[in-house]
Amino acid sequence: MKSAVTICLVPEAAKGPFVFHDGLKHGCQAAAEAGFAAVEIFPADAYSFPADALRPLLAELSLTVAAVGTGAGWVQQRLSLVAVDDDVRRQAVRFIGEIIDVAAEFGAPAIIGSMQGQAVNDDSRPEAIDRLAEGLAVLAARAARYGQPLLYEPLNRSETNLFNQQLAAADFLQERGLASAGVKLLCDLFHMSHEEEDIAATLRRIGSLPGDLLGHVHWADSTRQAMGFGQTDAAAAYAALKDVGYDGYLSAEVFPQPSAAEAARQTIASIESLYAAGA
Ligand code: LER
Ligand code: MN
Repeated sequence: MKSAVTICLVPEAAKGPFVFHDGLKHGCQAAAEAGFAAVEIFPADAYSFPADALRPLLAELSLTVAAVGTGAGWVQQRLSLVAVDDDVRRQAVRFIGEIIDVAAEFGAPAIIGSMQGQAVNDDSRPEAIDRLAEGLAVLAARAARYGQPLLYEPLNRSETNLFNQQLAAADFLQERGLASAGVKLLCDLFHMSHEEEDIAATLRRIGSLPGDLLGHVHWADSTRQAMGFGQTDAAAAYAALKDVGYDGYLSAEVFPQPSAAEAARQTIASIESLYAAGA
């Protein structure tokens, strides 16, 4: 498993759960200095994605790109894959598709978290889930052209009423043929700490399903602070991931509390102590 840390490039998300908010160069330098292997980037859109500035930074600092977020389409433009309005949905697919293209230049997948949106009410949930499946199918095909998966992230109930639990989302991906089309689950341990009875047991079940569904992990504590600053049993989660053969990223999508540097330091300490313990 490899360590990663989030860099937010969107002013409207300045209070969001990202470690670094002071630009690409500062974020990459601070990530490398703290000892991370990779960065996860949250850009405003594909057009403003700083590809030309990023390439030399990655080379100079020996970093890779773990993943690229798409949530700014929701934060800035209120786009979503389940919007009732056909045009908003088309724009959402276009927005994410363009991010898939730029992320692929860096060998990284795109994340669908906030951009899944939510059903207007419980009655409309089945149709919203059909729309979600349609959008994911189109976008998975686009990611597959680059040999990339598409990461789908269940969120806690205050952020979506589509899928809050990993196993329900796994069933959905399998039943709709999306798992075989390349959609994988993003397990955000913050959301899981609020929605799952047992994080480690759930990770073991997801990791044991056929089809290699475990695509990415947001390594965050129950407080949405760096791992170790909350109630989550990090050793149990890490052991579960290790036992199922997960070898992707543990990416710190957490608040910069008490400071960005401290959140980065604590994240690396949590991961390295587990490496060392051979947990
Ligand atoms: C995105 O990765 C996420 O976890 C959501 O809660 C949006 O912030
Ligand atoms: Mn997340």
